[in-house]
Amino acid sequence: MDHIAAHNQSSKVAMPPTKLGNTTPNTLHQRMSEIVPNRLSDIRIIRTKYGKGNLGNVTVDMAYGGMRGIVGLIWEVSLLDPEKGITLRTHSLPELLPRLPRGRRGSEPMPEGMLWLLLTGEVPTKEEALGLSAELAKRGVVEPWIEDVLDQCPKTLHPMTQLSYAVNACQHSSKFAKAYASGVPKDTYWQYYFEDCLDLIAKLPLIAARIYRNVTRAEGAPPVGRGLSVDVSLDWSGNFARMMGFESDEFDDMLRLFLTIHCDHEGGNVSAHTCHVVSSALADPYLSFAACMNGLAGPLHGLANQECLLFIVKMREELGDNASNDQVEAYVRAIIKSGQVIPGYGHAVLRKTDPRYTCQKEWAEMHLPDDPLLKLVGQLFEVVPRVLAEGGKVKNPWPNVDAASGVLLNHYGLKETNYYTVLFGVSRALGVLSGTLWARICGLPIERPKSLTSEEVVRLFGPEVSPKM
Ligand code: AMX
Repeated sequence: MDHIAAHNQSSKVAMPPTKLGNTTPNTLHQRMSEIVPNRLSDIRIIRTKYGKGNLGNVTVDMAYGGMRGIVGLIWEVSLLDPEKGITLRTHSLPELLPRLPRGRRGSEPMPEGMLWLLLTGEVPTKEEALGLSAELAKRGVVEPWIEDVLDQCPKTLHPMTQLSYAVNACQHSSKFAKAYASGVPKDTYWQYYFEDCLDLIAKLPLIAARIYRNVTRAEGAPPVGRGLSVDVSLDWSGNFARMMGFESDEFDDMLRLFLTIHCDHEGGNVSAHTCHVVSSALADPYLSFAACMNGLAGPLHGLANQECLLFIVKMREELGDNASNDQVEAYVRAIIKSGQVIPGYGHAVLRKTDPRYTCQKEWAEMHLPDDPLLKLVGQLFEVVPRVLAEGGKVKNPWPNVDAASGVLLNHYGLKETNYYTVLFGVSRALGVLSGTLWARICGLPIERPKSLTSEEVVRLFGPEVSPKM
C-alpha cells in the first residue's frame, strides 16, 4: 500500500529542530517562523516521493453516503483513529493531557498549550504557554460597534447564530484581507493569516461571554453595555469564565479541560471541513470560522451537546432519580422507535468509546460523584451501546464527546443548554484555525472536488441496471 509506505517513510524526513538550552521563551510567531521553512521542505519531499501514491477507490455508495471513507484532505494538526480516538500532532489525549503546561492557577492544562502544540507540533514549556496567554490577553479587544450589535440581538436569537454573526462582523479588522487586497506576495499570506487567527482566538472569550451575559440576563434587564474586558493577569480560559460571571477555581479548571479537549477532530468533520473549504477560496479566518460555526450549530454535530443534556434532563423528569437500567432501556427504545437519535452516541469515524467522553466522565466521577445526572450518564453507558448495536445498523454504538459534557456544565451552574455549543465553538477555534493556517502555509489550492448527477452515475454504470430516470 503506497500510502502506508509513505506514512512510514515520512517519519524519516527532517523534522523541525528541537529547542536546546533556550533560556528566553520563544514567542509563537518566532517558533512558527523557524518551523515553517523546514516543514515546507518536508512536504516538498513527501510530494515528490509519494505524490502518485493511491489513497483508495471511491465507490458510488461513498459519493451518496456523505463521502465516508474517502481520503481527500490534508489536515496537518490532528488525525482520528477509529479505535483509539483523536491524536493531536501524534499525541493521544490521555498521553497528552498530563504533559501540557499548567498555568499560574488551577490543575488542568491551559488551552493555550494545546494551541501551541497544534500550530508547532511541540509541547510548549510553561513559560511559552504563559507568554502566549499574555499575548492573547493583549489581543482580546473587540470593536465597540460589534459589542453594540451583540447587545441589540434579541435574547431569543440562538447563541450560535449570535456567535457566527459577531465573528463575521470582526472581519472588519482582518489583516489578511487588507494585505491580500494590497497585493502582498503569496508566500507571505500565512503571516497575516497567523495574525488574524491569534486575534480571533483572543477575541472569542469576550464575544462569547457577552453572548452568555445577554442571553441569561433577567427579563427586562438591560444588555451588558461596555462592562466586559479581558484581564491581562488571567489565562484565556480564566478570562472567559470570569467574563461569563463564574468565579470558582473548580469551574475554571472544568472549563480549561473542556476547552482543551474539544479543540480538534481531524479535518473531515463538518466544522473543520467547512473552515478548510471556505478558507481555500482565500476567505480570511473570520469568514472561514463563522462558516465553521454555522456547521457546528447542526444537531448531528456540535449542537448534540445541547441535545444530550436536554435528553438526560427530560429522562430524569420522566423516570425520577432511582430509575433502574430496565426503565432507562425502555426509555431509550421508545426514543429510537419514535425515529429520533440518542444524542451523544454514534460517530461517523470512531468505532470505540471516545476518549474525550472518558476523560470528562472520569473528571465528573472525581469532582461530582453524587450528581444525579451523572448517575444517568453511567446508566446510559450501560444500556445504549447494547441497544444501538442490535440489528447492526448503527456503525458505532459508543458514546462520543457530547455524552458527558453537559452534565459537567450543568453541575457548575451553566444550565443554559442552548449555550453549550458556543463553548464547543470557542474550543474548536484552536483546532480549525490551526489546521486552516497550515493549509495556507502549505499553499493548498482552492478546494474543488468533482460532483456527479444521478443520470451521470447511470450513464457511467448502465444501461443494463438503469432505473427509469
Ligand atoms: N441513535 C439512533 N440512531 C443512530 C445513532 C444514534 N445515536 N447513531 C446512528 N444512528 C443511525 C443513523 O441515524 C442511521 O440511520 P438511517 O440509516 O436510518 O439514517 C444509521 O444509524 C447509520 O448511521 P451511522 O453510519 O452509524 O452514523 P453516521 O455516520 O451516519 O452518523 C452521527 C454519525 C454522529 C451523525 C450519528 O451517530 C448520530 O446522529 N448520533 C447522534 C447525534 C450525535 O451525538 N452527534 C454528535 C457527534 C459528535 C460531534 O460531532 N459532536
